Amino acid sequence: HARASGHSYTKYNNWETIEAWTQQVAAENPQLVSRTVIGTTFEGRSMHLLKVGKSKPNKPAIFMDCGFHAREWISPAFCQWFVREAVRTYGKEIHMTELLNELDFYVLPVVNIDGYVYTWTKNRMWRKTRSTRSGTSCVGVDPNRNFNAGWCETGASRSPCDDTYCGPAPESEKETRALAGFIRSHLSSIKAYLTIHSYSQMLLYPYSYAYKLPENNVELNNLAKGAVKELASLHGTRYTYGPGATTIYPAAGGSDDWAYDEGIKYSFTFELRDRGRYGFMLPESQIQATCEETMLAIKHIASYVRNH
Ligand code: ING
Ligand code: ZN
Repeated sequence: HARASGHSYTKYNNWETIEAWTQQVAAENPQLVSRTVIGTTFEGRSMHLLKVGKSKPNKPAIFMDCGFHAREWISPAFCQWFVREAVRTYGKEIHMTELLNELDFYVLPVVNIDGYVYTWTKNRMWRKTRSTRSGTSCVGVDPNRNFNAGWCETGASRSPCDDTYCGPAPESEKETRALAGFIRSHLSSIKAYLTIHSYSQMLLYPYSYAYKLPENNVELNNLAKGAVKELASLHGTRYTYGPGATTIYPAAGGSDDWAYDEGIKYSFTFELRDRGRYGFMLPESQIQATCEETMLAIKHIASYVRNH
């Protein structure tokens, strides 16, 4: 198998390498993977979306994105790992084969591409997008405060210089608008929304924008409990889980709350390893173990969604 030049699933890959990889993984697996562009970033980069699944009419789908926040490098690494495991184990492992026969996965490997590039070239700890606007010399909006869900009401800042700046309006960012636009136009098929962040080892579900519970909170709690139990079964990694506002902190404008209020009843935010020892600088030596354990949780949720 040819590989995108320099690409490795057990290393952090730069955007150029990830972009080449999206092309290659689609070209090498035409029966399972297709690639489209859902928009362009502020700096003009293409947002490639991979659709992973066996072709069949009227399939339900799960949408999963990585790389909302630029510095959370383990997140894009996981989306790449997921796609690799899908194509590697389809037709070999019954669980994955059944999942891909019955479901499509839309995988957006990096949402905030401009920010990700910036963390490779200028500032490893950058979080936001790289958009500029008149009236301020500060750059970027927090993409996970930029969705139309209690927008900017709590846990977000109206100051453009802050790391949690909610932006001048919901979906002000080309990246969040492209993501939201794609989901809105595929609402009839998308049954679950999964967004991968780091760090803290948590599995969160709505709501984060208010202290209220989703109508199916008992179901979401049980599903989260099962997923973190699966995750822990591999290496003993402990996750906490629950509604965002009480489990991590109140924060408005997040994509999981928005997707939920659009009618996607299985909506989760993953906060991958670790709990702060390395934080955003999780060593490459932990990529494999982190991705392997996370696969178990994702497959658990996907199986549940497939059967409901
Ligand atoms: N954590 C998330 C953040 O955007 C979060 C937590 C999840 C907030 C869901 C709102 C909704 O702050 C990280 N690490 O980015
Ligand atoms: Zn994040």
